[in-house]
Amino acid sequence: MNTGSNEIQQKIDLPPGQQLVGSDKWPLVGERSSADRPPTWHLLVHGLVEQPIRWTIEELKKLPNRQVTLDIHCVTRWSKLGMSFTGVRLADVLNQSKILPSAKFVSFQSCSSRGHSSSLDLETACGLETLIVWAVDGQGLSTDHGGPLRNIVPNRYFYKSIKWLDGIELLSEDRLGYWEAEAGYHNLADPWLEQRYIAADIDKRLAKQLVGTRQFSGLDLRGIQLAGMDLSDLVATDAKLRDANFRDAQLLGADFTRANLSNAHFENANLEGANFQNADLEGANFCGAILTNCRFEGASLFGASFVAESWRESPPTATHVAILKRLNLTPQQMESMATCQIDFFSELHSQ
Ligand SMILES: Nc1nc2c(c(=O)[nH]1)N[C@H]1C(S)=C(S)[C@@H](COP(=O)(O)O)O[C@H]1N2
Ligand SMILES: [Mo]
Repeated sequence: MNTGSNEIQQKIDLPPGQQLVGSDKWPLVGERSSADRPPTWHLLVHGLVEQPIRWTIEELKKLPNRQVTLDIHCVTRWSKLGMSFTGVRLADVLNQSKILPSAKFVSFQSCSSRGHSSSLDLETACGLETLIVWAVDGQGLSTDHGGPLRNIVPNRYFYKSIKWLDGIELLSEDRLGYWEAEAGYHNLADPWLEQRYIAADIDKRLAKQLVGTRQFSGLDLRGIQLAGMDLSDLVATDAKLRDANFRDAQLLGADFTRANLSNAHFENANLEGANFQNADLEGANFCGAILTNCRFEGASLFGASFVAESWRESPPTATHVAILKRLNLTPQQMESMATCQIDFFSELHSQ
């Protein structure tokens, strides 16, 4: 196998800011299982249709089957390329219903305890060749990955692909999905445009005041811009800081216990003595950050990065390596990182 050209190929296929997971891995994200499931699975096409239709999976399988090779891209920065899904096209399912002209959006609904859903405008959903799938790589979908039925939206972040799909509702006005409403995930979700999050509405005065008090605990500060600020001894326990920008900031002794720092930027920040215990650090970037005496017990490090992807060409300094060696990440934490990070840490520990 010519790994050189493979690498090039993968670089071309990867949307900006994404990293590959190991080819044998498919991370589990979000809910792990459906609500109590009925003895027979049904998919209800309802809302702005002349007559709702309740499909069994057997009936769906009689529509033209498609086997499609697709890449999936999670907003927390991992991607998995070349997955082979079997199912039917959303458009072919919808063609069996008489859709009313007022229908402009489609909401995919899950049989899950929190009533999970996600939506798209109808034209985009069909234009992207959204699939309703029951198998991956020739095997029935496992329950944790959404079996028996989920939708797959190509070329959108994976949160548009609902597990345990039991409803497709046609709407005249959009209805924000679970992650879009709860976590500020971008409603358009195009990975090629990095439409990851909508920043919380934080005005400049408030931001200035927060930098003064350094009390962020429990606040929703998604996407806050704090690059280069002096925030030593910051208290940010339980704060919502997805996509926050702390590049080059001074964060000595900062307390981020249980904070949500998914996709946060800490490049080149000084984090000496900072506490990240039980924090959500999925996709967070620590490249070049000073991590002396940092605590990461119980933190979720899914897709987090500690070194640049090009670490083989330009390795981190000896001091940096020594600090990374002392982080005491558990094997579990390390395994959930991107392939390139796992390679780095396993080489580090074998030295
Ligand atoms: N019902 C349901 N569907 C869901 C989610 C969820 O929490 N519940 N999470 C979404 C997100 S954010 C992702 S990345 C994918 C993860 O699917 P996987 O666990 O099969 O990898 O499912 C999406 N669909
Ligand atoms: Mo996701």
